[in-house]
Amino acid sequence: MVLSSTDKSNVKAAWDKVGGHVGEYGAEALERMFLSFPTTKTYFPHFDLAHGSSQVKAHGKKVGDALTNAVGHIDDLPGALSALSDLHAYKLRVDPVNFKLLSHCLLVTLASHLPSDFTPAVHASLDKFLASVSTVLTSKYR
Ligand code: HNI
Repeated sequence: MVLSSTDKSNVKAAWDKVGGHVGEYGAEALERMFLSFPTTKTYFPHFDLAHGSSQVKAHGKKVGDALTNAVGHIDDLPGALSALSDLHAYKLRVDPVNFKLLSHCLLVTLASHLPSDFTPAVHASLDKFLASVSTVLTSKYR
């Protein structure tokens, strides 16, 4: 998965629009994932997953901030995400299929909040970016 220069500028522009909502959107994406794909809840048995949960809000901020960091290092995703990659592969052991589910929910969240920015081209670039992030986070499993 190679991001073109257009993809990179589309992703950066979209992320600029997210601005200070990154934690809120991260939490919304998680809530969408837990509701639409209930098996994903098995990784969070220690969380209160009810709507409005402060744990989900805090975790949404962590995920959102990690994505902001990835956007900022879009030319070196393996370097920027190295520690998170170790965590997800060796400690959390999240099945890679779940990354597609969270990525989908992140896209839906962005589309619903930024409808006029979410053109088909921007959609495609964000999809490639999230797939690249997911590849890095699941690259140490084997
Ligand atoms: Ni993920 C912890 C980022 C996908 C399950 N995850 C984190 C942390 C970040 C993070 C940041 C906090 C690390 C820390 O505390 O040092 N996760 C990301 C990103 C993606 C992702 C950027 C993909 C875009 N994680 C997933 C998926 C699952 C998942 C798909 C499972 C469905 N992550 C977890 C779990 C934790 C976690 C579980 C630990 C939560 C806790 O606090 O106990």
